[in-house]
Amino acid sequence: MKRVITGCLIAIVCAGWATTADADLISTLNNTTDGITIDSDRSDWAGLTAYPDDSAGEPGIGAFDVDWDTITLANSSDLSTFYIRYQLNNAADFGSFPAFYNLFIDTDEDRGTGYIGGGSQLPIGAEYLLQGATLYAFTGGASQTAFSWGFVTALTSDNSFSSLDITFSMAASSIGNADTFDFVALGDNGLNGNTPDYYPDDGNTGSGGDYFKYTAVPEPVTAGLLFVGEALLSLRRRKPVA
Ligand SMILES: [Ca+2]
Ligand SMILES: [Ca+2]
Ligand SMILES: [Ca+2]
Ligand SMILES: [Ca+2]
Repeated sequence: MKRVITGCLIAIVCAGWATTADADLISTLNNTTDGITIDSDRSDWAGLTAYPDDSAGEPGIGAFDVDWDTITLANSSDLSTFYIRYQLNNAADFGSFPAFYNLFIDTDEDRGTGYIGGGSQLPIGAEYLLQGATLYAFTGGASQTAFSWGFVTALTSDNSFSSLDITFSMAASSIGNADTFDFVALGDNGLNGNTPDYYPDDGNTGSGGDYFKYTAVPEPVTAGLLFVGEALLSLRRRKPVA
């Protein structure tokens, strides 16, 4: 049985997603932060929530293959920038072999548009592909199995930890200012003749497969509720005593 997990802090905001979401949606997360700089210091990522661990039960991964551990996504509070972090158990050389690192991004949350994999194996239809540190847009039109992409931009990235911990920043405008998108990551170890690592694991079983969702929000939800709480307290304080 597939699980639906939400990373949301406030049940009243997110309960609808959990109950109405596609059964194949594994996890919806949000991290809002203005504190990230893409550099060798990872302390600015502390406290952000990663997608579920993908380190266990990965057969057929070779010494020079990609084995995803977790991916973490975040957005700036003005929604202008996304931040992406790959953490890996095992890695291909990111600089020399970027084609091992593929993040398929479905910005209209519709499998009926965008790339669904050469064998229709993806559960999403990707409008964008982040391969290595280069962002591409799907150009295959109605041929959803055509691996056809146009260059969009090269992302700012940091690979200070031997391909085991890689961070990126990405302008929201480069993916059409989408604030919610579905995604699947593919470690394309087939390039070494080995087993690909899909994240989530069932990201290669077609329309019934599993995927993740990210939803950007301008401010942490708790900050808004704290503000409302303070306002109510303020009103109470002002209420004249009879
Ligand atoms: Ca940093
Ligand atoms: Ca893995
Ligand atoms: Ca799509
Ligand atoms: Ca996997």
